[in-house]
Amino acid sequence: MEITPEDVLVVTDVQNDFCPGGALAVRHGNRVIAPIHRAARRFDHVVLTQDWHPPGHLSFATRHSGKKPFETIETPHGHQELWPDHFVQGTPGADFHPSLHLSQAELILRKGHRIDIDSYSAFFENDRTTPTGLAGYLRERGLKRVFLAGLTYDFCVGYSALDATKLGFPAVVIREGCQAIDLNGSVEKMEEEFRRAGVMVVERVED
Ligand code: VGL
Ligand code: ZN
Repeated sequence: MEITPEDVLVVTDVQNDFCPGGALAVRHGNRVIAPIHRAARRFDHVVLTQDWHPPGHLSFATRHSGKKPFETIETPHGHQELWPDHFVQGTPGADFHPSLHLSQAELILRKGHRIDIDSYSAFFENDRTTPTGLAGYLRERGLKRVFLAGLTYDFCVGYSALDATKLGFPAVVIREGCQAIDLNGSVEKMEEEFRRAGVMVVERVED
């Protein structure tokens, strides 16, 4: 696949809490790093996202009495999965994984920083309407197509890819650079959404 100077690689949430030993460890979470480094060599532009929650965030099960992680609640803006406390602002768990070396990244986009709303997508908070600013940034920079990798395939990478296409940025997910949480069929559901929206999934971007 041809990569051009108008393409951007968005590397999503490769942070300690998603990796082995972390608060919300994803199976093989750290295995995304080598494929991401391989892919990143091809891109002129790299953006990182960082899930970045205040203590007591809405998405933390500990905030809701009687609720456990991986259950769902209803909120004014729809369903919300509950998670163990994770990516708390300023804690080591919220740092990028120490093996991730993407010092060329041009932007670190933090999301989920408002206490009463989550943000799976790098483009919109979970009300699906409040922008994070990433679309404006990409447009002003003349970046037209979005490649995505990181954590997690079935949540933040997936929602970001869907929103990218909605906003008019063709989206390509690099599958070998992602790992999934896989909660209640979330992988199959996300892949169905990809098909509907026209999100492309490639195993890798070849050299
Ligand atoms: C994510 C669950 C909670 C993600 C972030 O980055 O996919 N998932 N917070
Ligand atoms: Zn989160």
